[in-house]
Amino acid sequence: MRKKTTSVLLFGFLMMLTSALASYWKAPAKKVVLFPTTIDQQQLSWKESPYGIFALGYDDCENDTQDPTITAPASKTVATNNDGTGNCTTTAALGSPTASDNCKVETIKAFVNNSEISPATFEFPVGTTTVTWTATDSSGHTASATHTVTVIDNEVPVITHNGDKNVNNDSGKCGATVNVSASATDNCSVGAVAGSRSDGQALNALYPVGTTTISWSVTDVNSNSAITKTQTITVTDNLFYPSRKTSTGSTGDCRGRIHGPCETCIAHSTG
Ligand SMILES: [Ca+2]
Ligand SMILES: [Ca+2]
Ligand SMILES: [Ca+2]
Repeated sequence: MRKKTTSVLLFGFLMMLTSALASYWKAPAKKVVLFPTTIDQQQLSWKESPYGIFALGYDDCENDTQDPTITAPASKTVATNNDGTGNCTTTAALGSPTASDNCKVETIKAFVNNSEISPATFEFPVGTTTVTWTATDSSGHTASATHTVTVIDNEVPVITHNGDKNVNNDSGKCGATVNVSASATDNCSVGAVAGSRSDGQALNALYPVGTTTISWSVTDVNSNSAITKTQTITVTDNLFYPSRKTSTGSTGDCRGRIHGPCETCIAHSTG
């Protein structure tokens, strides 16, 4: 009889103690965990009672009203060739945001222009892009933070011309008409290549006997200059002029001219 009475009193005392502790923490204890061994347990709040007893107090995650917190990684600056050459974009190592919540962070996602991205594979264009990181807790509350990714085009255009030329002078001329051309490629885009002749003449003007060089240059849309390419045009006088007396000549005509634009030509062909 005495043993039963003692048990009843002990049970009552434990109930009162449980009620007092629950009232102190304003939330009922749902279970007892001796040590927080799982991730879920570690995310719960541990509190100390006024009696020196360590115990587990629960936040009420069923009625969670608290938003998570999130901090974005530092902003990044990368180059177009970070993921290989030849295109106008690159992937970037974005780093990892840090997020926490009073209950549990369920997801952390990254967005660009309101569309979710895969951070490891997203191709960032040249310029500055804002990445928004959003953490969502187990109750659907969210928090966001942003950082930027700046991509610089570090790939210069490449010029190709139609090759050095070795030609004879045109019949009756002290030079030759030569078709020259050049183009350029770039990882982004590039305009027309400009050619500058060493004699200052237009590209389609007669190329005189001797050597003329053309310096080809171009700049891409991101102001990167190509390595200048030089094209060499060599014109050889292989015409024979039997008598300067019999020729009348005209501009660019070697026959019979001692002075003027064909003087070099005459000196060569007549000895
Ligand atoms: Ca929360
Ligand atoms: Ca690239
Ligand atoms: Ca480029």
